[in-house]
Parts: sequence; structure tokens; C-alpha cells
Amino acid sequence: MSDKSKTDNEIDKSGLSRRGFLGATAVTGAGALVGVTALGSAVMSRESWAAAVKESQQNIHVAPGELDDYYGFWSGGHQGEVRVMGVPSMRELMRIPVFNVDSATGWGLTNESRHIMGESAKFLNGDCHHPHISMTDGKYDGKYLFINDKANTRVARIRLDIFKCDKMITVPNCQAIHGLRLQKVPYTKYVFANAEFVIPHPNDGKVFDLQDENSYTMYNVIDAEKMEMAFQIIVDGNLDNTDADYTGRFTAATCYNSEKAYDLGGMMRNERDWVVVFDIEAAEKAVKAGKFTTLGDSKVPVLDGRKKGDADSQFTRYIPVPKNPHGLNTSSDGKYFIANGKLSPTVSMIEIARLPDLFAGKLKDPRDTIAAEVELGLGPLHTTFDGRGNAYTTLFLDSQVVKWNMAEAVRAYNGEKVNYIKQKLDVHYQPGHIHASLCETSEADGKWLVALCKFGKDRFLPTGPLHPENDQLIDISGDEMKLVHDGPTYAEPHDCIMARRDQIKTKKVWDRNDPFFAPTVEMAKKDGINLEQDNKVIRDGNKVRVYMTSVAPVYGVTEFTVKQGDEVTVVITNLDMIEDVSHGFVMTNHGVSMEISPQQTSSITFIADKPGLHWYYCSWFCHALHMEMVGRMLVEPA
Ligand code: K7E
Ligand code: CUA
Ligand code: CA
Repeated sequence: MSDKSKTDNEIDKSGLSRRGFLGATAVTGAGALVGVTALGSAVMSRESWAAAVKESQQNIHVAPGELDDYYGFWSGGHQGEVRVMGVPSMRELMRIPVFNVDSATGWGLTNESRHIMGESAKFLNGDCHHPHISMTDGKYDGKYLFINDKANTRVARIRLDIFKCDKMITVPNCQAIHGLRLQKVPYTKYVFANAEFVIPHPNDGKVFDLQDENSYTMYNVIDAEKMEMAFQIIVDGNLDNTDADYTGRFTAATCYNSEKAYDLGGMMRNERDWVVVFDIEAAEKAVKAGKFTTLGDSKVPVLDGRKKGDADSQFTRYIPVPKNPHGLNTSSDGKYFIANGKLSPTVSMIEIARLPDLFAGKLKDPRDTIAAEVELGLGPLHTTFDGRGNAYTTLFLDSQVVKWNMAEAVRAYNGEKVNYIKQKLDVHYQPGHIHASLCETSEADGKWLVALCKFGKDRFLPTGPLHPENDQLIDISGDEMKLVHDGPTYAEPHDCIMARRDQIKTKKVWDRNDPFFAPTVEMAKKDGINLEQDNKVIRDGNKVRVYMTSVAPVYGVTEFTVKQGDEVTVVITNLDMIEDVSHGFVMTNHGVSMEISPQQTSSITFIADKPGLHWYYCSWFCHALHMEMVGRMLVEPA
């Protein structure tokens, strides 16, 4: 930490300088990380909280019949889905299954969803963290939302016209996609995805040494439209979070394990790890010029972004920052990459305008790009922005959100006496991500802030040993942050994103030509079936395809006969045109369930392994005679 940052400002009042740097000795384990905290000064009494909320309550009340101003997309964490929330009401509007299996819609069960999931459909779990909306000219264009799966090293895309996942890829040569962000300018051509863990290459069981020069991880660049790998860049150390700039040239990622250590103690050894800055234009040029290698069977171009001795690669620069940094956030004014110190009470502001000189070799020291190292409090994890020059950083250990002014922080770092800390607000408890409305775009509007708290104990009715988390809504439209809502959430949102409601344009009814079910339409064509009319059973050896329509409250086929052991595919086209009349299809005792919304075609395949009569029924309450929307599969013994 620089001595320059120790001016007599708010830091003294908050007692920060007394606690000072959180050295490795102070943190001997995850228990200690949490232990300092929820029990400390950050606890606000329920009464004072309720009083504070009262005056802001008007702003968040969305009365019956009224609509929210913002769409919020919440990661479902290791539950694997994306949740859609209305903000500011914090009402859940919808869930979008992605890396999980969903009983209602049949995601992971239907042929359409399994086709999208590809090979990875064999995995029934996922761990998503970072939802991000595609952009044009640094503003949300409402086309797609992308999200990572740390558990099975995948990236998925959700179409925001239908709120369904339409593409999923497994990133090759890597383990655990964690940080994920999108190119902002000129448009989201690329998805940037950090593979977190260092692994040996090839990972064939012959080498297990992480210090080996063939042990590394990679920064992954994915073509957003095709959802195919564009290229990969080998890095030193590991990778945590990432973000892109507003020029389209640079991205940056935090590394907490510059030590390439195996254990906690080792990972905390260095006082500084680093931020890797990537010159994406230079990397693109190298790929175009064919200056890359490939790994194993993979055809993906691989660039080496590691240092060779003291020499930098042409695509990367390593900027030392303290200590096990976590979040990496680009300020909405486009000026800074901000690395959040986690084990240091500081955030490091990297001035993006100095990066061309860094890459051109005009700066002596990569640290010359640091505009300020700002002391904020204990455990800074993520930072967000209000578009008025203020930043908001979560302090995990202090259980607080700190509001600070960026320009004033730079002045203080340069020795001026300025109080750059505007407010510290208690949150409940241990906040991780933080997100202000439109903060990842040049249109950050400074209205709402969500602090995603990892611990929610005592804020809600008890639910047994497993507690919900607490996503707190904070009004930041005035000079002061005001906590206005507690939102219990199931494991584990990590991160969310908010867009203005006019930026998301959805379809009310499916388009019959939608590519989502195109493979099924193709199959029907081969069977000579007109999906909008035909109710027919096609036999193809022991494969049986049952094509039917549905119009509330009847299926076009109410009885069909198969032989025990047949592989049955049921294909249903919902001919209802009316908004909101979704049907379902459940074959009892067969693990079969799916959604068929208006004008949608859905299909599901299963083995008819039990002789006898098996009822099927509609699972979405579609009509007064919904209970009567049934049919029978007759299975003759083999
Ligand atoms: Cu939990 Cu963005 Cu995966 Cu921080 S990350 S908290
Ligand atoms: Cu169709 Cu219920
Ligand atoms: Ca470290």
C-alpha cells in the first residue's frame, strides 16, 4: 500500500488505518475470513432498519397492475439457472433453466434442450456466476445474456426475445470457467471467459506438477454470435474475474494465485498478485496471421501470453496489485479497470488511457498505470458505478457497502487532503457482488443498487441449517444510500445484472420458424409430417414417433399403442395462438415432462419399458377443462 494514500480523511474515522493491511497471518482460514465479521459493528438493529426503510418504501412499491422499471437477471449459482426479477419490486418474474434440469419446462429432458446442451447434457449440474447482457456501442442491445458454468467449464447464451438458452459450449483445454464478461464496443463480438484453475497440458495423468512449464490456464475468447471458440491465450498464474474496456481493444483479469500454489497458505504468500491486461486487437492479428499453436485434438488457436523471463508477450501485460484480488470492474466512464483487493483493504485503479503506452513499451514499470490505490475497508470484492463519478464497493469482512468518489480518490492518492469516502452502509451480511442499474454500460443511471449478501441469518424466518442468502436493494438516487428491501435467495446468486425494461423486447407467442425447435421440424419433415395439422404415429423399427397437436383442452392424439421396449418420441405442436395458453405433457411414471407454449413444438424421448396402460396429462393449467386434457399410452408386452 502506498504511503501517499494515507491522508487524514475518512479512513481515520472508520478506523481503517488502525486495522491496516490484512496480512496473511490475520487470515489463517476461511473461518477467520468470516469470523471477523457478522458479529461485529455491521449489525443494524431491526428497528432502525425498519425506520430507515419507511421513507424510501414508496419508491419500491409496485402496485398491482403496475410494472417494474427494470429487468434483473440473477445468476442461480450452483443451482444452475438464471432467475428473472422485477426491480425495484424484487418480485421473481421467471426462471430460465440453463445448466440444471428443470421439471416444469423439461429443460435437460426434451430433445430441443438436449440438442442445445450437446455432449454436456450428461451433466445434471452447473454452477453459474456471471450473467451479462450483450451490448452495442457500450449500451445493452437486449439480444442475448451470457453466463458461465464453473462446475463443468461451459458458457451458455440465453436469447432475450424468448428467455430460453439457445447455445451452450464446453470450453476445451481448461477447467472451471469463472469470470465472464462481454465486449462492449463496438458490439459484443466476443465473450471473454476466465478458466480459473491451472492444469497440466496435456492433462493425461503423467504430470501433476503445477510449477511445470506446461501447467497453466487460459483466457478464453468466444465468438458471441456463433458460440464457438475464437482463440485462447495462455497466462501466468490463474484467473479470477474479468471485464472489457470501452475502446474495444483491452480487457483485464485478476489473478489471485500468482504463486501457482496448491493450498491456502501458498496462495496468500505473495503480497502482490496481478491484473493481466489483454490487447485483444493484437491477439486477433496474431490469430489472423496464423501465429498460433493448437493443443491435442483441439483446433482452437492458442496464443502464449506468458512472460518469457522479463519479456512480455505482445498480447499481455502483468500489473502487480495487492493481494489475491477478486472483482475486476470497468468504471462506467470508461477510465479505469478497478481491481478489488480482497486480502488488501484497497482497490487498484488502473488508468485505461495509459495502457497503449504500456503495450508500446513507453512506461518503465507496469505499476505506472496505477492511478490510485484506494483504501476502503476490509475485504473489497466487487465495485459498481452510478454514472455520477461515484463507485460502490462491497467490503466482505466489514459487511458494508462503501460509496466513494473516484476523482477525489485519485487526488487523495496524489497527496491532497480530500475525503473521498462518502458513506459506509451496513448490509446483512458479507456482501460479494454488487450491481447498480445499467452500471456496466455508458448509461449507468445511478438509481438502484443490489448488494448480494452471502449470509442472511436473522433476516428471515428460520429455514433449518441451510439459510437463504440476502440480496438487498439500495436506493442510490439521492446523496445517501438507503437500504429499502431484503430479498431472500436460494443458492447462490453471486451476481446479477439490471437493464431498463425498454431494452428487453420479448415475443409473446413463438414464431413457427424459430430455430429453437428447428431440428424437430427437420425430423418431422423427413417423416412427411405437417406439424400444424397432423396427428400421426410413425413406426420405424422399435422407434415410435408420436406426432400430435394440442389445442386447449385436448391433445390431437388421445391414445396410442407401442410395444414394450420401444423408444418413444412424443412431438407436440401447440396450435393455440392466444398469449399465455401453455400446455404441458407428462407421461406418468416415466420421468417425462415438458412445456409447450403457444405455437411451440416440443419433443421428448423415452423407453416404454413397462407393459400396461399409462395416462399422460397436461401439466400447465390451461383451461377450465385442463384436468380433462389427458390421453393414454398402451404398452403391449414384448
Ligand atoms: Cu462469487 Cu463473481 Cu464468482 Cu465474487 S464471484 S462474490
Ligand atoms: Cu393444456 Cu392444461
Ligand atoms: Ca496470491
